[in-house]
Amino acid sequence: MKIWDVTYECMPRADVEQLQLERLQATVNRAYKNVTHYRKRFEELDIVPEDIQNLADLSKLPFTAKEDLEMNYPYGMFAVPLREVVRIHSSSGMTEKPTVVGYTKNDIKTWSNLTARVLTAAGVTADDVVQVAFGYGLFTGAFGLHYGAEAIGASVIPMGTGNTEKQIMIMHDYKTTVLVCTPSYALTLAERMVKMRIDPKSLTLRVGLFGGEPWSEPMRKEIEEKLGIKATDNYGVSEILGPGIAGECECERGMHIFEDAFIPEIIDPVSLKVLPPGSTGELVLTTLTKEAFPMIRYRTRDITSLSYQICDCGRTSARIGRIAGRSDDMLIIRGINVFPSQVAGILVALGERNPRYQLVVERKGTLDEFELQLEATENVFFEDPRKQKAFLETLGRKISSVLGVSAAVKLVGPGSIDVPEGKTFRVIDNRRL
Ligand code: DLL
Repeated sequence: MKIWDVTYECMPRADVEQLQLERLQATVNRAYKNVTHYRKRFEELDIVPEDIQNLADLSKLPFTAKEDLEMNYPYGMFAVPLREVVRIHSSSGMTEKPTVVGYTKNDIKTWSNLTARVLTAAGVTADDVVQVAFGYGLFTGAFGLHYGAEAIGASVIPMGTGNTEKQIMIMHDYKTTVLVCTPSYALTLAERMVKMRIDPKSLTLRVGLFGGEPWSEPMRKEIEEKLGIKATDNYGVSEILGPGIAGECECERGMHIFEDAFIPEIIDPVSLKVLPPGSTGELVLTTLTKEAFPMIRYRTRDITSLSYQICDCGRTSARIGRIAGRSDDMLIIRGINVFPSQVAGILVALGERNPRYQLVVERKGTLDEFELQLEATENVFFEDPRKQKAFLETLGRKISSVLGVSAAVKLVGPGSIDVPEGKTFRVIDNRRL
């Protein structure tokens, strides 16, 4: 089993902790000096960077939430002047204001090295032909893994998303050996191959790196069987970096998180207390090497656990377990982050005063289907069926432009949606991953 960076990936724990402390102190200093938001938060908590004397002092530092990024939109959280930023990305999905993240030249180098670790851990080498079927654009998935694959010396096919039949033709003709995409798209490809009468096992495909959305062990088995490959999991969040935070090795016992670049913590999302190793809770990440966009105790909202048991592959890092859900109500539909509460904003803008609605997500075959059921009120229940149809069409268009995914829109009877107390909407996620 190859390891991309033995020095950092196999470092004894005491050395990792020493390195983490030094890098944490440098990060905290830089954030305090260059990011007004952090300086203010430190002042509110009556702390200064010098208070960080050991790793346990991390708990003195404030959390950073997505709302902090929204309040400092677009460049308020950058720790370097814009002229030092060479790349800008965004998180997937569209909240009112998307999250803007920046990278310096060094950040891009670090990022490529980290995704090279993820790809190497999954077994990718210079001899591979890597087909990247993530979206090239503001989303971090494609560029992140693309640069890592190039750093390894693999031949990269920058396919992008969609165009499924062409993907398959290229996979066949260019002799792709590694597939990089969301797990649900891997299944879409497998099913389309059957329709095209192409036996997946006749292809040269051997490994898949899948991430960007939740999936499960049964889905892994299904992908492995249908495509005849080894399917590995990798995790990333754009606010922290994108892909390159953690990835599985061939032992498939959780995703190695690169602790020379990030400090992971698991907290109780309600009490915000740090939980002991092995507990399940919300993953909080602090960056240690990022120049343009350092993040201190960023609340990912992803529910998982950390294992510090040494893995057979030789890497000494902690591993995060499969993401088991989220502590907020964000949904990931076809790889896009969707916040159900945004639908309320759209309805209000269309003249609805107190919308009550329900979002139903199903997985039909390999595709996520998304339906908005809205309780009819006088405002939206027009006598004239043509007016009603026009309203529903406008609503559908707004949903796809604001949320980034399309939804079927349906009116239901008043009072028919059983919304939880204190909420105006309900989410029914029937996907069995
Ligand atoms: O999805 C970055 C990424 C791209 C990771 C490609 C891996 C591969 P965002 O758009 O900011 O960034 O979405 C981040 O996606 O908080 C998780 O909820 C979810 N997620 C990412 N990877 C996994 C995974 C990218 N392996 C959000 N399993 C995260 C489950 C995942 N959920």
